[in-house]
Amino acid sequence: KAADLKSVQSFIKKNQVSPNVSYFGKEKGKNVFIIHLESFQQFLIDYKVDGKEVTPNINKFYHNQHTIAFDNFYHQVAQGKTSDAEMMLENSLYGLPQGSAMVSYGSSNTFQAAPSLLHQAGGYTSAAFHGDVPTFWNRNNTYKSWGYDYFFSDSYYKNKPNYNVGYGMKDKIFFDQTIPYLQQLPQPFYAKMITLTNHYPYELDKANTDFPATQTGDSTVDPYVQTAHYLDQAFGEFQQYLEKSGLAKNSVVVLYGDHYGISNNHRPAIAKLLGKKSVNKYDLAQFQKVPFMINGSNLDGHIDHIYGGEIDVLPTLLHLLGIKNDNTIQFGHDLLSSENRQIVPFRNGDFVSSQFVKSGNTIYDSSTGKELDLDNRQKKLLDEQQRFVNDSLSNSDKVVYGDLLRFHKLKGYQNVNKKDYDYTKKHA
Ligand code: GP9
Ligand code: MN
Repeated sequence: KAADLKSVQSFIKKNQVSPNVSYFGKEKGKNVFIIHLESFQQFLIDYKVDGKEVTPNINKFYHNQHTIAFDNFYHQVAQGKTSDAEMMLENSLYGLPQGSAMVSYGSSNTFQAAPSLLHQAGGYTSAAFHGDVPTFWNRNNTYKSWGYDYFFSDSYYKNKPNYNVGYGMKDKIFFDQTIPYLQQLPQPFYAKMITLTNHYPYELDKANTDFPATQTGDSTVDPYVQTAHYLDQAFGEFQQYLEKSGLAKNSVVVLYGDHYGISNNHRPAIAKLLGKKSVNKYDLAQFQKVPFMINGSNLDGHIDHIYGGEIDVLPTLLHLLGIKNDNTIQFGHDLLSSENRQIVPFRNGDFVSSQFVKSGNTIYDSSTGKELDLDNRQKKLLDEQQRFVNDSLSNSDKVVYGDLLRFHKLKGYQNVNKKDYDYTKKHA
C-alpha cells in the first residue's frame, strides 16, 4: 500500500546525513567505472605469498595519491551473493533474508537505481559488462528495471573454448574485448564491469597460473590467491588502457569486492592465512571486509577508517558526483559525511560498528577485539544500534516485498519503462 511508504520515508529522513561540503560535487560530470572484483577480500590487499604481492596493481591503486580507500568496509550479502552486492551498490537497498531480490523482484518491481538516477540527473549513458550468460541472477530483466541502456553479456564477446574457465570468460579477455564497446559509449557514462575468474573453485589454465598457491593444506582455499593474482593482472592491463586513452583523467574508478571468497567453513585455513593459531567470531567478522576504493583526479588520496558497507556506496558516489540525494529511498549513508553513524548491518541481524562487533550473542570491542562485558552505558548504545540495524533491514524489505518505489515520486525523475530497453544482440 502507498501508506506503507510513509513510515519507511520517516525512518530514512530521521537517519539521513548531510553531505560533506568538501567532497560534494568534487568529481562532477566524470565517467564512472564500477569494477566488480569477484570474491575479493580486503585481506588480499598488500598480502604476500613467498614474499610476492598477490595483487600488486590493486595495491598500487589502493595507495594511489588520488584514491580514497576504506579499510573498515564490509560486504553485506546473504544468499543472493553477487546479486545482493549489485542490489546494494546500485539501489542502496538490502538483499533479502532468503534468495535473491534480483531473481524474485528484478523483473516486476519499480526501482530508482544508479543508472536511471545518473541518466536523469546527470545525462549519463549506462552499460553493464559481464562475460557470462545474461540470465544469471536475472540480470537481463533486472538491468532493464534499473535503467541500464546497454548490457553486454557473453554473446557480445568473441569466444573460443580456451577463453573460458568456470562460469565464463577469463578476466583478461573480458576486459580486452570490453574496450571497443567502451569507446563507443557517449560520455559521461556509467560502466559496470563484473569480473568472474576469481570465483570458487578458483580454477585457471596452466598458462595463466604463474603465482604460487598458499600452503594451508585446504585445497579449496589454496588456489584462491592464484586467481586473485590473475584478476589483478587483468585489472592492471585495463588500467594501462585507461591511462593511454586518457579516460583515467575524466573518470572516477570505483573498485569493490562483492563478498568473501573463503567461507567460514574453513577456519583452520583462515587461521593459517592470517598467521594465527585459531580464529574466533571476531576474526571471522573482520574477515568479511572487502575493498572499496574510489579514484579520481580531484581526490586527495588516503585510507579512510570509517566503518561502512556495500549499502553505503550509492549515497557516497552520488554526493561525489554532485547529485542531490535528499528524497530518495536509500538505506545507506555517505561514507564521507562527518555525520555518518558507522553502523554496518549484516543480513542476519549481526552488525559491526565503530564501537562493537556483534556476532550472535557475543559482543566484542570493535577496535581491540576483546570480548565485552557491557556496562549500562554500553548496553544502551548497543540496543540503539541494534534497533537501527533491525529497522534498516525490515524497512528495506518492506520496500522490496511491497514494491513501494512505484508509489514514490522523486522530483524531476520519471520511473523507468522496461520496454524502452532491449539487450539482444543485433547483427550488423
Ligand atoms: C555469475 C556470477 C557469479 O554470473 O556473477 O555470482 P556468485 O556465484 O558470486 O553469486
Ligand atoms: Mn560473486
